[in-house]
Amino acid sequence: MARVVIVSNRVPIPKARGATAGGLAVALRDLLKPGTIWFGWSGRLASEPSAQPALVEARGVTYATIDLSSDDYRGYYVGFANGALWPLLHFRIGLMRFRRQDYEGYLAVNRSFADALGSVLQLDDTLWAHDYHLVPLGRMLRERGFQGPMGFFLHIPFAPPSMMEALPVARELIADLCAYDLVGFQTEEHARDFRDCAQRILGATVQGEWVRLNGRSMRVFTCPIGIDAESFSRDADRAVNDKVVQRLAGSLTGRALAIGVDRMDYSKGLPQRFEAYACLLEKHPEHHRKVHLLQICPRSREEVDEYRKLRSELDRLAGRINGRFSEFDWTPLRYSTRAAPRTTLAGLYRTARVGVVTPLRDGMNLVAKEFVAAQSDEDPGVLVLSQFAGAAHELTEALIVNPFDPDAIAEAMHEGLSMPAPERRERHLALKDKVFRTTAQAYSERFMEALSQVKAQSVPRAAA
Ligand code: ADQ
Repeated sequence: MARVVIVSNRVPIPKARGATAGGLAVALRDLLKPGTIWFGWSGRLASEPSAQPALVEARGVTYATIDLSSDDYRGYYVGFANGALWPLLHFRIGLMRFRRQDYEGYLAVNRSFADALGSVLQLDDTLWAHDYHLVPLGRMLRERGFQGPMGFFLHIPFAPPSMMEALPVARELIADLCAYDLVGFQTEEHARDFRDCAQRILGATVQGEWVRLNGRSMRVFTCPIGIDAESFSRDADRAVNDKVVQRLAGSLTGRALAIGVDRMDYSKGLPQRFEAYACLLEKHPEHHRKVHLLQICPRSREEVDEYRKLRSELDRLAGRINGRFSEFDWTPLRYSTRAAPRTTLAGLYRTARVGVVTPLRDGMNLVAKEFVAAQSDEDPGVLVLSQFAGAAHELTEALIVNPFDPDAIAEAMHEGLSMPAPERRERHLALKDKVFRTTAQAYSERFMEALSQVKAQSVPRAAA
C-alpha cells in the first residue's frame, strides 16, 4: 500500500512519555501508522541548512527533519510567512510587510524541503502538506519528478481576489496552490475565495469544487478540522484532581469565571476583548466582585515586531482595567502568558461559566471546540464566539458576536453570565453533538478519502 508522507513547517517528534501533543499531531493521529513519514523543519538553526534529513523513528513512524540557516529562517518564517501571508490572509493588509528578498527566502526553504524530501520520497507515496509555509512545495516536488497524489490543507483563512491582489506575488502563490491535486480549507467561504482568486487572477475555469487551469484539474473542498472530543472531555473529568484547577476554583470564592485562551496573536482580538470586559464592568455594575476574566495567552512569534507591540498593548490595557475596577479583595482581570498542560486547560474550561473566543478572523479556532467538549452536561458554561472564526460556521448555538464591537461582546458576556440553566443545557447539547461529530479523526479521514479519489497530475512547465 502507498505510504503517507505528511509535511509541515514543524514536526511534532514524540518526546518523553506523557508529553502532550499539539493540535496537528492530534488531528493526524490516525495517520501515524508504521510506514508513515512526517517531514519538516527541526526547529534548529544551523550555519548551513542540512541537505539530508535527520531521521528519528517512533512507533514505526519516521520523523524526518532538516535544520535551516538563520538567513533562510528570517526570510521564510519571520519575513514572508508571518510578516506577509499571515496578516494578508487574516485581512490585515495594513500589517503586511512584503519584501522581495523574504519571498526569495520562502522559495529557497521550500526548495530545501523539496530537495531533502527527494531522499525519502518514493514515486507512489501520497503526500499531504500543511499550511501557508509550504504553498510552493507541491510544484517543486512535481518539477523533481514526484508522481504521487498531493494534497494541501490551509489551516488559516483565505482572502478574496480584491484583497489578494495587494500581494505582489499573488499570481505565483495561487498558481502554486493549483499545482496540488487537492486543496482543503476550513470553511466554504475560504474555499470559495480561493476558487474566485484562481478564476479572476489566473483565468482558471471553475466548475463546482473543481478548478481547471492549463489543462489540469484540481479539487478545492471544505474539510473542517476538529479535536479529539472524547479524550478532551475525559481530561476535564479528570481535572477535578488537578492541583492548579483546584487552586483556581478555591480562589474564586463563589465568583463566576469567564475564560479566554489564545496564542498571543493580533488575529485573536485580545485588545477588543479586554475593552469588552471593561465595558461589561462599566455597564453592568452588578457583576462587580462577582466575576473574574482569566485570559491565558502564551507569547508567540516575538521575532515579528507586531507581536511585541501587541504584548505591550495588552500589559497596558490589563493594568488600566485592574487599576480602574479592582477592589482590595477583587482583581477583575487575571492575565497570564504561561502554557498549561492539556488536563489543566480542560479543567479551567470546565470551571468557567463563560468561554470568550473572539478572534477578528480565524481559520477554525480549536479553543471554541475544546471549551464545548470540556463542559459538563448538567451545568455547562456558555460559549461567546466571533462570527469570523471558522468554528462559527458550525457552532451556531453559541452566542455569536462581532469581535470588533466591544459593546456587543460585553452584552453577550452578560447574557452568558445570567443565562438560566435550562437554556445553557439546551445550547450545550446542540454544540456538543457537533463537536463530537466533526472530530480530529473525522477530519483526517475525510481529507485522506478525498485524496485517494483525485488523480495525480503533472504540472505543465508553463504553470510552474
Ligand atoms: P492557532 O492560531 O494556534 O491555530 P487555535 O485553533 O485556537 O489557534 O489553536 C490553539 C491551540 O493552542 C489550542 O489547542 C489551545 O488549547 C492551545 N493553547 C492556547 N493557549 C494555550 C496555553 N496557554 N497552554 C496550552 N495550550 C494552549 C491555527 C489556526 C486556527 C486553526 C488551527 C488548526 O490559526 O484557526 O483552528 O490552526 O487548524
